[in-house]
Parts: sequence; structure tokens; C-alpha cells
Amino acid sequence: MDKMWGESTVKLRAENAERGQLFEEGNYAMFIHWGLYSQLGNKVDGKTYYGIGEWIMNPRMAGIPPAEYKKLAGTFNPQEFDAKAIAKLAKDAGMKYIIITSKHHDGFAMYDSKACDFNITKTTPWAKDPMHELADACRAEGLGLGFYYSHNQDWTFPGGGNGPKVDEDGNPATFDDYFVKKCLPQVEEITSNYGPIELVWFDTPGKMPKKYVQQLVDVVRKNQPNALVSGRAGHGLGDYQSLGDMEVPHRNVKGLWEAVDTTNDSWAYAWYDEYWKTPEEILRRLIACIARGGTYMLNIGPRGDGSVPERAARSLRESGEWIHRYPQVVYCTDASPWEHALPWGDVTVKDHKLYLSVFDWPASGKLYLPGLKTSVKSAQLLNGNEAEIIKVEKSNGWTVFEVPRVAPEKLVSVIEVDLEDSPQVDPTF
Ligand code: H79
Repeated sequence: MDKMWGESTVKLRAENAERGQLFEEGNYAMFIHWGLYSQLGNKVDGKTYYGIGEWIMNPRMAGIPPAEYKKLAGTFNPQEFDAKAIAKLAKDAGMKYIIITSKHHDGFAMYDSKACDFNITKTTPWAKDPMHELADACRAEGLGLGFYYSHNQDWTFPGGGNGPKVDEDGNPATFDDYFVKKCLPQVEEITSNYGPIELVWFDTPGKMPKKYVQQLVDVVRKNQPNALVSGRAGHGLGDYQSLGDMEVPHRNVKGLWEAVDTTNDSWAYAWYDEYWKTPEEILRRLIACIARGGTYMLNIGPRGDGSVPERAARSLRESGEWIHRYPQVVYCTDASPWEHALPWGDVTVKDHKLYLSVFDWPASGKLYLPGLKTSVKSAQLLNGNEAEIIKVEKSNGWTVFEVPRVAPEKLVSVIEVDLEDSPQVDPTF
């Protein structure tokens, strides 16, 4: 378990026993992309821009000028936003914390910001702060909370990365102007105004100079000494490595890391994107990440009205039901000693136990584990709280399990293997 966030982090977090506990177990999280862009869902003036919806104002998408884009705030009225339902969904899904976009590259603050008027309470008819509601809802569910914050890119504030080069009066604006007037004070705000948070998820550092990143990290440390900083802060100043968007690695990855993925193919809501992952796909990707030694954060993109697409919710709930039946496979487990997936599935480890998550059940009635050097005490087929002892034999370096010809579970069947010692595997096998 400490492998996930590293010993130093666990020590740091031990100052708050309850939250430390959350993160020791927290290898599955909900990511939420929600902002003004969610209203468009990738469609502008009747034309659909296939691609990355939260980038809709970017010249590579619809190319909406900042002044025009800002008008979207006037119609942002998310009557369907229900923080409690979202927190409950995350909990039902088996997730341990939620990271939500407090400000994306478009520069719009989805919270009550004193530092910049381009924010949800100041400019929208809704005029509420959803982050207070979400912080309360997460606390009530025993979930952690963290904020995504686009620190380098800001496409509407003068001087922001890839943003306007001049201010409202036509005077040149520098990155320093943006950093001092908006970025730094906003990071102060998100780390001060919502109680204890677990993480600040900085993204796309680009060429942001180290001195600025350091100042942001210092603010997080000052206000939230227990919170983690994402690797995408830049200059190696984060606490852990974030892999590429939607990347699930094929080989084990050392150190602390996180994979970020989506329930469909988009971060923000896209009207056409119905490529929903099935509950089984979610479990495969989650278990693969944990077995590779990491943690998995899976995104939902609520609509502009705040509602969560039902297909996403359904897949999360169904995979969550499985996780609640087999928590021992997912939480506080270590990486697979095989360092890669096996032909039928993947392996997670807890002390002297292996959990074989079988994605492709062998119709032959035999399941093969290659090159396990440690002696097996016993093996059992799990079925929720029930277990059935199964026969195991060694054959030419293979450990062979005698299993029923039909998978006992609809989604992923699990075999628990009790070993005499910590698992050792012959890598040359
Ligand atoms: O928040 C999500 C993305 O908006 C953000 N990171 C995740 C978590 C992100 N920032 N940059 N990128 C992802 C990658 C950018 C991809 C691009 Fe493109 C390819 C930008 C230009 C070419 C997509 C295609 C957008 C425009 C064209």
C-alpha cells in the first residue's frame, strides 16, 4: 500500500490519520471535467468539432475568441448539478477521492474566486459555488477531494500561457502579470477555502519556468501540508508521476504513479461520444493499473446542466458492485511479480496472497500460472463471501489450477492463492 504514494508521502500524511488512511487505500479515483465548455458538448453554431471538448475555444478546434467565449457564462445554469449524487456515485463505484476541474485552460474558475471575476458565482445566472457543495458531499461520504488547476495555460487572461498578449486597454501583458494577478492567488484560494483537500492536479506545464512552479508548490505545502501535487506541475516538483492521458502501461512502472482515463473517449461532455466503457472494461483497466503498480483515476464529463450521462453512471455502478464484492483484490494491494499481464488476466498481491483476476476464463478447465517459484499452500475460487477450494499442481514450472469450465462470475472471476512466502517468479520462464 505504501508503494502507491511512497513512504515519504505516507509519513507526511500520517499527521492526519484519517486522510492518510484514505490514501493508503485510495488507488481508484474519480476525475471530473466540467466547465463552460460542457454546455457546448463539442458543437458550436450547429457544427460539431470532433476532438477535445474542453479545448473548444482553441484555434485547433472551433477557434472562439476570448470575448465571445466569455459570453457562455451568461447561459451557464446547471440546475441538475447534484454534488451529493456525484459523491454517492463515486462511493458506489468503489472510488476513494474525486478530482474536479477548478479551472481548465479556458481560464474560467468553477468556484467563487476573488482573484478573477471570470468565475461561476460572478458571471453565471446560477451564481453558486459547486465546490463547496462537493467538498461537503465528499466529506459526508468519507471521500477525499482534490482540484485540477491549469497553472500554465490560461486562454482568457492577459499574459496566461497561450492566452491574450495584451490587456483590456491594449497594453502588453506578460506571463508574470498573469501569474501574480491570477494564478498564484487562485491556487491560494483553492487550497484555503474548501477545508482539507487531498491533491492539487496541475496539468500541461509547457515551458513554465521552475521558479513559478516552485511558488505554487510552496503554496500547496503551506495551506495543505498533507496534499499531494501531481507530477504534471513540472520540473519534477510533483509528488508522483502522472502517465500520458488515457495510457494504461503494459509493463510494471516503478515509483508512485497514476493513470488517467475516461469512461468514454472524452474528458469533457461531448454530445456524440457514446463509446462508453463497459463495467468489464473498467475493471480490466483498473486492475491492470494496480497490477502494474499504480493507481487509476477515471473521468466523467457532466453536461452543462450538471447531469451525469447515465451510461457512465451505470458502468461505474456495475463495476463498483464487483469491487465491493472483492475489495481485497483492489485496495492496498501490490504490483504483479510477473510485471505484465498474463494471457488470461492479471495478478495483484497482498502479503503472501495472490489474487488472480481472470478476464478470459479457460474453457479447458485448467488455468496456468507461469514460473511461480514460491510454494502454494492452497487456492480457492472466490464467489463474493463464499470460496471453493480448488486443486493445484506443479507441472514443468507451471502452477496449474483445476477450475470449473464455466466462469463463476459474470464480470471477472477471482482465484485467491495462499503462498508459503512472498511471491517469487522466475522472469526467464
Ligand atoms: O484535461 C485534459 C486535457 O484537456 C488536458 N489534459 C487532460 C487531463 C490536455 N491538455 N493538453 N492535452 C490534453 C493534449 C493536447 C492535445 C492536442 Fe489537439 C493535440 C492539442 C493540439 C493537438 C486536440 C486535437 C486538441 C486540438 C487538436
